[in-house]
Amino acid sequence: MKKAIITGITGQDGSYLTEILLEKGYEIHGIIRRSSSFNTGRIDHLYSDKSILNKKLFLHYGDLVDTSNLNRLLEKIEPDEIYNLAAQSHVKVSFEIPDYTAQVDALGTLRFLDAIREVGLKQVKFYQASTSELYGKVQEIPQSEKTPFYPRSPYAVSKLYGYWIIVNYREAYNIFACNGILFNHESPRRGETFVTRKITRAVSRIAAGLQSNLSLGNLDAKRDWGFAPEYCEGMWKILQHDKADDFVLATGETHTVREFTELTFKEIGIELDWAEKEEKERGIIKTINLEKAKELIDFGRKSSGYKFGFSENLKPGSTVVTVDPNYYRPTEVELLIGNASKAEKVLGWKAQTKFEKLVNLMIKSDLDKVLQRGY
Ligand code: NAP
Ligand code: G4F
Repeated sequence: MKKAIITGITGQDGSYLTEILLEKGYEIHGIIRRSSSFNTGRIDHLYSDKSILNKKLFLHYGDLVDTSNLNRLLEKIEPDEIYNLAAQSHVKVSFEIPDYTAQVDALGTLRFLDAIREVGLKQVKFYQASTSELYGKVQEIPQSEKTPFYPRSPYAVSKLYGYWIIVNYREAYNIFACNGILFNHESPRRGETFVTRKITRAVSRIAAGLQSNLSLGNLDAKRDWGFAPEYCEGMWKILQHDKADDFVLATGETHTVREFTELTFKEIGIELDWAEKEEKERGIIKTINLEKAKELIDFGRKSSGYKFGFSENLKPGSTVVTVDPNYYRPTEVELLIGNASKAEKVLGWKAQTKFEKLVNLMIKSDLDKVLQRGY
């Protein structure tokens, strides 16, 4: 039985990767942070399973800023593989807490690599959660492993350090260390302050009459959005390759935040119109397809026991999206679109879930939650 350490196990990717590796027969050691309230929501279904907890899944307190803790865990566990997913992962927040972001995302990676040297784990394989944010002000379209980097936030600059320290330790000490340069990947488990989940959650709440407006920043930023579980399978594939290397994982399609918003509303039968420009721009209900809304509710009542229906206050002409400059970033990444042909050729990895399907599965999941619980 292979043993894997996963940092960031309580996050979106950590939770999916845990499920994938358990399925493959791994023993998992997850590192969690002490928190004043519960932070294990995404892995509770595994954690509460008595056949898994402390048999195949072990949780340890730890933090990427605590070197002695990382050394102790490595000595005790002696893992075959390490997936370093822990990070202060919010780009906008990194402008507010740049020092902490660097401590975790840059130096945290170094601490782990150095602990591997210190403990003398010669055979261990190390996956680093690198990011398309490294391309920032893009120097080439689409972006591949060969595209020069131009980071545009304290988060991206910290991850750039993480990227290069992986390459350096691979070359200097022959450590099997790999960067997965992953483009945005989303899911129903995505954190609620990232734009996709913020949109699908807000549109569900607007439909139910629990909120009247969705407030967004830059509507014209473009992202290459894929489905998180497929990217976590890709992380595993990267470590199974016979040579340590760096890989881009992406769908090869790009869409604006505006398109994501329009499509999410469309999924619940609302067509949007846009009025005014820039900070005054507003998304207004153009038409409502009452038949579609009724179908959704009837289906939800039968399949998921919806207790709530659609709000009666949704009318053509109502403003449901506004722009709030507080969500703008001091420096923005305007366009990301990845070229994952190396991963397809070498690893046999290809993104399967495209934009429309992703929006559909995320809005369905949030509608289910909101209309069942009423919040
Ligand atoms: P996420 O949902 O924000 O999860 C981050 C995880 O890191 C959480 O488990 C968090 O713990 C943990 N963490 C934060 N600071 C820590 C620290 N100081 N010590 C130990 N653990 C800490 O992020 P994600 O979307 O799953 O992304 C996983 C990784 O991939 C991150 O490194 C991210 O930067 C990178 N990445 C993500 C994407 C994407 O589109 N999702 C794309 C490229 C790269 P708590 O639960 O206690 O907060
Ligand atoms: O959803 P976002 O916050 O994700 P962002 O900045 O692309 O970062 C995510 O993907 C990276 C991979 O490229 C990861 F490395 C990183 O850890 C994280 O997972 O924002 C996406 C876009 C941005 O251009 C932002 O300006 O959406 C724009 N946006 C517009 N309104 C908004 C909002 N972003 C957020 N979070 N909230 C808004 O209201």
